Amino acid sequence: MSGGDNLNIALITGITGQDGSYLAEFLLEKGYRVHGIIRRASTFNTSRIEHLYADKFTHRGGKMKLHYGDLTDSSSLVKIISTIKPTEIYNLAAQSHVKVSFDLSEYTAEVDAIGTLRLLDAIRTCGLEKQVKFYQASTSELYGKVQEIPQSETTPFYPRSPYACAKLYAYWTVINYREAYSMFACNGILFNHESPRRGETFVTRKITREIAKIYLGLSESFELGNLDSKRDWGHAKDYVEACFKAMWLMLQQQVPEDFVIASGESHSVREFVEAAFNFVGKEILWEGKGLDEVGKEKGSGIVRVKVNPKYFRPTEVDILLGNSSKARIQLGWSPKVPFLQLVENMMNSDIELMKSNPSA
Ligand code: NDP
Ligand code: GDR
Repeated sequence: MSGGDNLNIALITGITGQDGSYLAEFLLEKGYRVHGIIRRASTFNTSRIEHLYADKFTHRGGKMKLHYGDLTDSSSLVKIISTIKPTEIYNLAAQSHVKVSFDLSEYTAEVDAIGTLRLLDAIRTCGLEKQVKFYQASTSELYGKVQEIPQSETTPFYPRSPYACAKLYAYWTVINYREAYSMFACNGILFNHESPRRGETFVTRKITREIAKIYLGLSESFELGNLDSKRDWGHAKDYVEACFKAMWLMLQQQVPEDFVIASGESHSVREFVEAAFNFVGKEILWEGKGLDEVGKEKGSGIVRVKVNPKYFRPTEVDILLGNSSKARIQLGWSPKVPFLQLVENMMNSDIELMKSNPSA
């Protein structure tokens, strides 16, 4: 595959992640040639995209090609971009875990902030700034200590983690390059979106995996951190059929702009746990600091959910609720899967997973 024809050629960073895998599917269906950047790892890290290879065994043929690279390595970015000459670049790669960013603050800035700068500069180094359209995976974490509810494109930012600070740098760099060099560059400010492909250490997937184990008798309890934070959890199915379309649509507009993509519903972590236990017909038994108001069942001897402060963050984002009116009007995007259906879909998927592979 080369970039020398008139086809649409997409480069996706973070193609092995939840969103990258869905976006690759979406663009392949649209007839794009898709290139992805993957990192060298000591174990296989392509499980979310294996099904997209034309030949699963040789990894040859078809319209998708993977390249080794890293957002911390400018030379790899320049080499890949100059070789494939993409028409669209979707920058989804990131150290994306908020809690981990407190432990890996410098690395998170390297990848999420400077990595975005490296990618934009690599486009310029290759002389492609007038040809390439650029999508940046911005985040509702930018709102942090929220100044307004709900949050829209005009709500002021107040980042509350090294992850959010790094993403804030990337957000403004995208806007600066758009204004300074007339690049077609957009920020998609996406609120939390979840799916059966969600990383196992994010709270929703952790909950559905653990409750699936309890339901199947493989476990009796698990631990969580802050139960009171509220998130605008969308379903990634919306994001496959509509939101990934929204990312793509942002790059098909006449003028590059930034858009909020959100479900418009906000629920606490506690409500997510309750909905998931409800789905499998089990009562929740809570134990832990600050949980008296929930009512721990006495004398049962069984504790299903414990609160462990080790999962608390030094600074928390208390409530996120998005207003995506601009995307609804300009891009025709609207969410379709409500909260309870999201919980059911993830629970069903994890029950099937645990049945087929109890040690998963
Ligand atoms: P994931 O954590 O599932 O995927 C992150 C991807 O980035 C993986 O492919 C990972 O590779 C890759 N990556 C990490 N570090 C580097 C690096 N140094 N160089 C190259 N690639 C790297 O994230 P999601 O799919 O959930 O999110 C996609 C993007 O959207 C992220 O930027 C995230 O911050 C942002 N976002 C996500 C939201 C959500 O709710 N999911 C909401 C708002 C924004 P590997 O597989 O090797 O680890
Ligand atoms: P978030 O997602 O920080 O919103 O970032 P996460 O699922 O990690 O946390 C959501 C909320 O749940 C609370 N929480 C726990 N979180 C985790 N991970 N593990 C626990 O055991 C636990 N217990 C309670 C957290 O304190 C928090 O309030 C996600 C990522 O995808 C980012 O990359 C993205 O930018 C934002 O969503 C939008």
